[in-house]
Amino acid sequence: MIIDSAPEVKLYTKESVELPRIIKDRFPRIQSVYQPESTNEIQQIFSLSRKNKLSIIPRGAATSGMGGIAPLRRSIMADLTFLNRILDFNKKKKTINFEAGLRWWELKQFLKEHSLDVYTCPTSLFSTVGGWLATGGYGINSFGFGHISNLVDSIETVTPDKKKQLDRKNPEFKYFMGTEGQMGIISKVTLKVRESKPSRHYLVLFKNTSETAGFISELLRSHKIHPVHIVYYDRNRLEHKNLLLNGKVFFPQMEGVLITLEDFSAEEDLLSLIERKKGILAENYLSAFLWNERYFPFSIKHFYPSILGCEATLPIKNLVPYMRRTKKFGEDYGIPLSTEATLINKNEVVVITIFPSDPKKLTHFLHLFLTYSLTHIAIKCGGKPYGIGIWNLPLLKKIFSAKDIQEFLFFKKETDPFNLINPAKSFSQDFKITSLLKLGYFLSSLFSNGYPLLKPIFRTKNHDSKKPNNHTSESEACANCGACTVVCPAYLKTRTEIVTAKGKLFILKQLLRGSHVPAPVAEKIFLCLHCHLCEHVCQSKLVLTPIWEKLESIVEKKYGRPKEKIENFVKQVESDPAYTQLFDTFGISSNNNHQETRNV
Ligand SMILES: Cc1cc2nc3c(=O)[nH]c(=O)nc-3n(C[C@H](O)[C@H](O)[C@@H](O)COP(=O)(O)OP(=O)(O)OC[C@H]3O[C@@H](n4cnc5c(N)ncnc54)[C@H](O)[C@@H]3O)c2cc1C
Ligand code: SF4
Ligand code: SF4
Repeated sequence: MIIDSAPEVKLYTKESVELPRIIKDRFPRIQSVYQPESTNEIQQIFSLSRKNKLSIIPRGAATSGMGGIAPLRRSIMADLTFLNRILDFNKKKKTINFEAGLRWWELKQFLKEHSLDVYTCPTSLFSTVGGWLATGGYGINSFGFGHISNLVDSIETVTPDKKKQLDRKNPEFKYFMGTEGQMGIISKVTLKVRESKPSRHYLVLFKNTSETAGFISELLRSHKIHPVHIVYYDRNRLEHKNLLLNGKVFFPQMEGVLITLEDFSAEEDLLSLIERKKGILAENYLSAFLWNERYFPFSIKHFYPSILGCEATLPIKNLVPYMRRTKKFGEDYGIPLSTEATLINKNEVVVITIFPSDPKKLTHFLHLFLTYSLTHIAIKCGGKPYGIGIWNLPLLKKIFSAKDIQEFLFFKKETDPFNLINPAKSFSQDFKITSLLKLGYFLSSLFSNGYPLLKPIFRTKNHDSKKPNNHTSESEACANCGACTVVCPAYLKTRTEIVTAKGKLFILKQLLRGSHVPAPVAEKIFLCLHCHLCEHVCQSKLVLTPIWEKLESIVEKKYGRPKEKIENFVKQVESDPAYTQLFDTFGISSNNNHQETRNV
């Protein structure tokens, strides 16, 4: 299918964390979105792009953010999420071969039926496997099982001229890991999987970061305790969880470490270590809550118009200085920073430090650059940015060694001589954009020491304890995480994201702003079953169905209500077995007949 209406194409370029408009507005428009379903179709898209002198932007679920899928040249987009078939499954060998647009959620659902599971996955469960291989690769259980690339047996890649099968030992394999789709498209993956295992979670609370770090370092020295997942939360991050629990204090004003064990034989050792280090073991329901929240890292978006932040890999030994410096930075500028750090091995953590900001205020622009100041602090603490996108282009040399960059450039020239795939990004930079960003980074780094005199300019409110209570704030509270896409029966039928919750909130925002949305596009918002499935997975925990009613009445006033079309659509979707299956996945009955309950 090809999507080419302007608002729909614009929706496909929306990311979970958007670039500043001053940069985004300079980008050319993506012409259309293609949805290849096979390697051959990818190759056809390459021929088309070469013929029409257009670049190609590979897109998974668009969760990577900060310009990961932004076009720097006239481009077409390849939405890879329909390249998602499971091709071969060897239960005995515990390997599975599938197309790379498969989402982690879909893969886990399939494996669950065979009592199997993945070793690791990102907290963005609805992102694609190919997208994660092309970006970060560290997430849940990385402490226990390492980077995702170590768990891949082989990949199939498609470049403008060739299709190649690369096993992990092939020297070319590394060119496709973490290089954000610039070398070619990962079309198939063979992944090692494992038996599903029960796990237990322990939240240990401490008064300050030094005590927490002391506990973590002893935990890491233990030869008996083998956690699979360890996450550190600072005070403010735990306070966010209290907000989600309706503002009632459940998590005390302390810092915490969540430890996940699958090997329970060392439970006693862990408990005695906690006692020795004077940690407080939190009630089970608090650790269970945090574990269940792992797939909703941005749920705090519910309370803020926008969340900004920086993500970096740090040596564990520098977590304490990093926390000390960021705390001072936050205090100096009046910004409530909160930090979560996931251990990825015995030496390193991935830290994510976030703060609220309001895009409607002028300070938002300044806040965007403070994220660079935070990255600068991480670099000063021996860290490096996690992910490139376009935002981190000025920091490329901090992410890759000069030798790696040379090698990547050479490979890119060889495999993509016309610079068709994700052009002008890290290995073939756009001079103007990079210079602008370099200047931004340089100036922002000057602010990383913190200047309390500037507090009145930068200050931001900690939280608005009111939940979004009108439709403007609901449309802004969407984190654009795309989790609602694959669970939406209307999307599975129409294959355009405009009908999903993310798409409809986008349309609502456009209409509330007074932007023109053409009738054929606006009408698509009626293709909805009011089935609530989007609410079950919503990152921002939005109550969506009342918004659909409001949106429908706005569009009805403008363009009328296509009653017959709605009735036929609902009938068609409900008669599809895939529809009932979706409900089964969530353990909910699909008995409520939406044909009747839907207000046509
Ligand atoms: C709620 C949330 C939680 C997150 N948690 C984590 C986490 O735990 N760990 C982590 O590392 N990241 C995390 N991220 C970031 C993001 O999810 C990851 O970078 C990754 O999973 C992106 O996958 P995607 O399918 O969304 O790819 P996209 O964002 O669509 O694309 C990312 C980049 O890869 C390229 N690309 C996409 N698919 C392919 C392909 N098949 N072949 C070649 N190139 C391709 C694109 O051109 C783009 O440059 C999170 C994001 C959100 C919103
Ligand atoms: S209510 Fe159902 S059909 Fe409508 S957007 Fe949500 S998931 Fe899709
Ligand atoms: S509606 Fe909710 S699930 Fe969908 S993109 Fe927005 S925040 Fe994510």
